Amino acid sequence: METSSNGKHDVAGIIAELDERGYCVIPDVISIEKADQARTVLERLLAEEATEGTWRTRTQRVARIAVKDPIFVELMAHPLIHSIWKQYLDEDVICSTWTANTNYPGYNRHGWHPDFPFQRVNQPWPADNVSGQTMWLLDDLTVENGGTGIMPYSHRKGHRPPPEIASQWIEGGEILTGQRGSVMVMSGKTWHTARPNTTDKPRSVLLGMYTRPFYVTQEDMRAQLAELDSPTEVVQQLMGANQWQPGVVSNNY
Ligand SMILES: O=C(O)CCC(=O)C(=O)O
Repeated sequence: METSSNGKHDVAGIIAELDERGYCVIPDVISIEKADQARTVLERLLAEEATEGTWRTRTQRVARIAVKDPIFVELMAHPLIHSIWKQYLDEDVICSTWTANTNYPGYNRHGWHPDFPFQRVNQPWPADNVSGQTMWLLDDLTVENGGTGIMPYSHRKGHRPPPEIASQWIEGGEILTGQRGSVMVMSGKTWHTARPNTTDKPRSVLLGMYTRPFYVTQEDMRAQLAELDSPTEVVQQLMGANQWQPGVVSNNY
């Protein structure tokens, strides 16, 4: 059994559940204090970046978080998460996008979808593991505050949710609840949805998507890497320093 660097987590068991059910919730990846520290940084960014659209839609995305505070670089390269994606995808895994999502009181929509690139991949989808999503809970997630809806086994369906049912709750869906500091890992193919927040407090998660270096990433991670001072080798790898770049095929003979 392979365990994480702190010996607490069974990586093989996590991947077995991810493979079987399409997702796995991992409690206690970071302490509550660390999650609160990350949420405090995020709250500052949310306040700085809120627009009229934030209050109209009751939801806010913070992008390019790797260059906005070192705590986000640390979490992106967390040893447990890195080792999960190295095994599920491959050793050369890179980060495709790294953002925060906050749903405010009054957010009231469903929108079932797979993640990048499966909104666009021809159907039926290929069987191999192309991408994986990581959701960091910065608030305790509950049924009431909009814990994410997830459809177990949907990564095996080979297609997107039909549009006629994508904006309502789908029978068989499960609700992600858990304490802040937990992480949910999910296949990029797994159907999931944000859910209504019926409480009087916002709830925030971080979303880190990982993929292989020969796929196009969702965000320009290399541009963010160029803005970092002294990134570690792991951070350089994850942010695309070794990513395949299109070139000119030459006549070698
Ligand atoms: O915040 C959530 O609960 C889900 C967000 C989500 O599904 C997404 O941004 O793709």
